[in-house]
Amino acid sequence: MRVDVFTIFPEYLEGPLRTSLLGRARDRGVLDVRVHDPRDYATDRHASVDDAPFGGGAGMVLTPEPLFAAVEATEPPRPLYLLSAAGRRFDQDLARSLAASDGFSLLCGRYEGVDQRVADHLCDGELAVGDYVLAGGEAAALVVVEAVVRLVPGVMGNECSAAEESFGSGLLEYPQYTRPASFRGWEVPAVLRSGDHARIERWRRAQSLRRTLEGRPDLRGPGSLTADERRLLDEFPDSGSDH
Ligand code: JCQ
Repeated sequence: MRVDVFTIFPEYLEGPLRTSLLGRARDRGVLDVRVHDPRDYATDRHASVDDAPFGGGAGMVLTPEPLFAAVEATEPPRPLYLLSAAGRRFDQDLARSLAASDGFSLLCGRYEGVDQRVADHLCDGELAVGDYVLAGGEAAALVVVEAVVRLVPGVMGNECSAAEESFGSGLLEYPQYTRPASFRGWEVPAVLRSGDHARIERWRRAQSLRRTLEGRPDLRGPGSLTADERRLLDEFPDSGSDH
C-alpha cells in the first residue's frame, strides 16, 4: 500500500512513521509512505507557503501554488483527502475501505486553513478525525494512516486480531487481564481462570455487549436486544469483576 502525505512539517510525522507497527510495515515493504513538503516547491526567495487572507482577519492561509506544485509533481495515489474539522468523519468503515485499496493521500492544513481552491480543485474530499480543532492536520493524518495500515493484510502479527476487536464486530472490546491474578487486592475474574472456554467466550460477549450498551449506545443504534443477548446479560448479571 502506498500513502503520500503533504505537510509543511514533515518532521512531525517522522518519529511515528518509524515506530512500532508503522515502522515495521515500512521495513517489511508492506507500506510505502512518502512525505512531501510543499515548501520544497515554493518558488519565491523565502520559500513561502502561506499568506494573509483576502478580506482581512487573523492568521495566515496556506497558498495554493506550492500545494498544487507538490501534488502535481508527485501524482500521488488518489483519493487525496484534506484533513479538516469540516470534513466527513473518518470511521472504521472508511478505514476498512481504504485498507482494501492500493493507496490514498493526505494533505495537512495549518494556520487558519488552506486556500479554498485547494479543497475545490486539488483534493477529492475532506476528512475529520473528530469534533475538535487541531493546530494542523498532521496528528489527524497519523490517526488515519495508523487506523488504515493496521487493517492491511500482512501488517499485524496476528491476522485475526484486527478483525476481532472493537468495531470489527460493532461492539467494544471485553476487558483483558494478565498476571498477577491478584493485584493490590483486585482479583482477575474467576471465570477467566476456570479453563471453561465456552463460558469464557460467553462472559466476554456479555462484557462487550454491556460495555457497548452502557458506554457507547450510539454504536448499536436503536433497536432492542435479541433473545440471545438478553440471555447473555442474565447469565452474567453485573459488570463487576467477580465471576
Ligand atoms: C481534523 N478534526 C479536526 C487545522 C486548518 C484545512 O485547514 C486546517 C486543518 C487543520 C487540521 O484538521 C483538523 C481536524 N479532524 O483540525 C487547521
